[in-house]
Amino acid sequence: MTEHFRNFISGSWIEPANGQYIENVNPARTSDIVGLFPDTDPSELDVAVESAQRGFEDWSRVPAPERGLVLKKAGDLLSERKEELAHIMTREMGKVLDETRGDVQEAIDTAYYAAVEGRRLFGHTVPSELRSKWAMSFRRPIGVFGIITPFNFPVAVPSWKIFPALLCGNSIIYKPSEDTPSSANYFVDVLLEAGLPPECVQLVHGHGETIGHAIASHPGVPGLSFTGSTETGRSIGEIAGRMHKRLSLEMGGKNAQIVMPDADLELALEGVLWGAFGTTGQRCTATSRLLLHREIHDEFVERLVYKADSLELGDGQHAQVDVGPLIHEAARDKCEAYVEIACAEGATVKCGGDQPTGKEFGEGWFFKPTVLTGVQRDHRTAREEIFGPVLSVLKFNDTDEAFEINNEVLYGLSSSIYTTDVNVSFRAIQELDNGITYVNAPTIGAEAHLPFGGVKATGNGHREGGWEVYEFYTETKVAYLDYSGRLQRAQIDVEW
Ligand code: UN1
Repeated sequence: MTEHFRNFISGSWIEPANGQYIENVNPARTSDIVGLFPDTDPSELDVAVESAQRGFEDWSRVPAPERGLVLKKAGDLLSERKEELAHIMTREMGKVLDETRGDVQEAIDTAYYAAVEGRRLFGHTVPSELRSKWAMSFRRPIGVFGIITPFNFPVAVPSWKIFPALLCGNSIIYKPSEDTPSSANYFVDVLLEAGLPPECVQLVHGHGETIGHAIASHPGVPGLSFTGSTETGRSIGEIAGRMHKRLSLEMGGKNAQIVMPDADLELALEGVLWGAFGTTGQRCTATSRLLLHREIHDEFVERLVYKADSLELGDGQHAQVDVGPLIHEAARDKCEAYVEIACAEGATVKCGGDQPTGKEFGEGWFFKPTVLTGVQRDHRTAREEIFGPVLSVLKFNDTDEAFEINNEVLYGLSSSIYTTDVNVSFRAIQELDNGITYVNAPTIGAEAHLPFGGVKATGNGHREGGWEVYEFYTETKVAYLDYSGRLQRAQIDVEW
């Protein structure tokens, strides 16, 4: 009997009022049904928002260092249960266990950072231009935040949003991806066990077009944080703009790794294999373009193809597997479609390009690690996000051209350059038009205590992670205290 999971609304685990559920399956073996999760009707949202508003009233008054203790405890619980949670995640979304362990670790790092931030949340104290007057800024929580997250980092990405939001004194309505609801239930349980007052978190499962849209447009939700496709982000942005909501968007990428002729080629090779095929290419930071200097192009491609071909494909729960399945059929179809597009545009499939054959792959959404060569700058595979294990290789003649190619796409999340030339490294840091540039490291692997985000169509100017995210989840307020005992007029009674 398949288990029916519930929403967490108004402090209890409840069934969806409409009795509708979405099936959650293991993408490596679709006959393995993880469970049935609510397909929540938007009419249930009012109750959740009212509860979150009550949660906010109390929680926002708890001193921030005390709020931090709850997050410290959440970090401790995640550490204790890392293995269990990693297995749940791999089963429902497919990436290999080492990576789901890393996913939990990213959440642990974020929890501990947030816990300590409860003792900081710095404002500024500055001199007043008038005598006997004090001037300062400080940060206040905002209210209920809608948190809408993707499948590819089922715990890490929600933690980037939820921990800082809570630390700052907000409450949350959390709508996880319908492909990874089990990890979300586990995560909310951890928060509750850590001592979060129950009304501070509302978990509503369902589809983006229904409940996700309802959260984005609810007048009782003044802030939103979304990670996902640029298309969805744009439509949330339109709603947020109309309704004057605070909004953080993390969206698509078309990240490039550049390899210069002076690079350590073995290191660059390891980097691109991890960047392009780790998480089955399903990261917004994934390496989707490989830019090779013409002098090393042919040799590098040959070595890359040999290595890519030998990556072990399979169920991420098995230790020897390097690359798991894609999240669902549509994701695999998209890879197939892009390989067809690439061929029609004149590129060559050097390896992969199709589904693996064999009984062990029959029930999963597998696609072979794929290397396309001869990709030109105007090809669709050089410009559009694929979100799968499909790598486009482009050849360049000099540094200027490599940088131009890197910068000419719509997106701007991460970039990477392999070189031993210090001058080229610093030029890359300055000139590559991305939120993150790596030197001698792949395009994936951002650390939780630094700001994370991208430029152009990747984001809307905010950053997650590190110290900057605490600005997003708070509103700055300024206070002046005049203890002169008389009316002092700023700009007018200045005595110089
Ligand atoms: C994402 O793909 O949405 O830098 C996040 C990285 C990870 C986070 C990726 N730490 O690849």
